[in-house]
Amino acid sequence: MYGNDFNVPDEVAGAGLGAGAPGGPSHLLDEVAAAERALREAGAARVADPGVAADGDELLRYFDAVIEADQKIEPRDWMPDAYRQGLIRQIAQHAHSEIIGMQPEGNWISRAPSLKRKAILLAKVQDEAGHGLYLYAAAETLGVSRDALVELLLAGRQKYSSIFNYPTLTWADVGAIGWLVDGAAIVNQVPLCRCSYGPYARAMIRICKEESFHQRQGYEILHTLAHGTPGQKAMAQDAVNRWWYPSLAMFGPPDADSTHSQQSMTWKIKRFSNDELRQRFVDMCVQQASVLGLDIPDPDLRWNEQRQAHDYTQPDYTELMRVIKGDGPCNRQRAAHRHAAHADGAWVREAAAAYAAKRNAPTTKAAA
Ligand code: FAQ
Repeated sequence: MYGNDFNVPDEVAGAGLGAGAPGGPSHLLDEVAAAERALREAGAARVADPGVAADGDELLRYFDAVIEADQKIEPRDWMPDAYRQGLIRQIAQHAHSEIIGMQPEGNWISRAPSLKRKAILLAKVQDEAGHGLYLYAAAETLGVSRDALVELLLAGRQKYSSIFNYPTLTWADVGAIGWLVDGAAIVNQVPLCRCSYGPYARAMIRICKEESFHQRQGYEILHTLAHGTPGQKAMAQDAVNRWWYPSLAMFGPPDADSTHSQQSMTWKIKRFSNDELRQRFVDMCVQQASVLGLDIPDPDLRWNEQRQAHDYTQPDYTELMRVIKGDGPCNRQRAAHRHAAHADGAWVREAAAAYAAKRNAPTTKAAA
């Protein structure tokens, strides 16, 4: 997990955050590598195609067989309309989250405490833009245009993750976002590398590898602050206090209230339920927080020997629903900023379209 740019403190290695430790980021990267291998194998062994003359029942049987065999549905394959629409919904929300997610951290690019910190943050925020592009491209393979999805975001008709409606008040928030928000994103997204839809699974493999760097940069910022002056440590703790519950809420409503989980799991889009992933995240963070020397702001957090997992306080799901519906601390600001950025970028889109048209125009040979 840790490269040569960050000396691994002894207690970090000892606390299970070294290579391949259970629950640690390297362990998650091992899962990404396994998903990548499985993806290649699935591509090499296809369930026999029913052929072009197949009727509806045969096509559905073929689709179910591909899912059952853990192979991938590709854009050329027949798929039920609800599968297509469900994927468009989730991938679009995911893409929009990456794009809106640039704002809270972008807020600190010009105020990063050193040139090195600024360069790292800039690279991270650029990565998020790239993730948005991979995901819009994956959604386009389902027959929807990126322009149409962007319009739906701008019109407030498609969602993005609740987490990005919270403000970044101090530099430590950049660390807390990296550690907790990117950490939650990885825990949620590593299983998506095994998603049944090929283009989404392939995009997720690349994204997860990059998210691992993001989590590490946040962890390193918090580690530095937590081992700095008492004021810096207090700033780090305050950031963790504010980001903990919104990060838990990122995993979505509890299973009993989740509209899509059951169908998504049957179709192997999702591999684990919202609550299963939330639990995995909590268990991963406890050990990491102790190494940071920071407290998780939950007095009821404790190891449950019987469940072999931590008991913890659930986030406020009423607040989650309020934020999703547009009434979070920064929803209006985020939407206004995206509208302005889209309008400011109009000339770039026009120039790119004009250039593409020029390149594609038939060439006329100059008269001799
Ligand atoms: N925020 O039935 P479920 C990142 C909605 S990327 C907003 O459980 P599902 C990287 C849900 O859409 C973060 N809405 O839904 C980064 C549904 O509404 P609908 C984004 C939420 O799909 C880091 C309704 O509630 N990651 O962080 C939320 O089965 C740092 C009912 O929910 C992804 O998008 C929420 N938190 O499970 C970037 C991952 N939770 O559509 C920059 C892919 C639920 O019926 C800086 N997505 N809703 O109107 C998923 O894994 C799933 O879609 C879930 C939700 C788990 C988010």
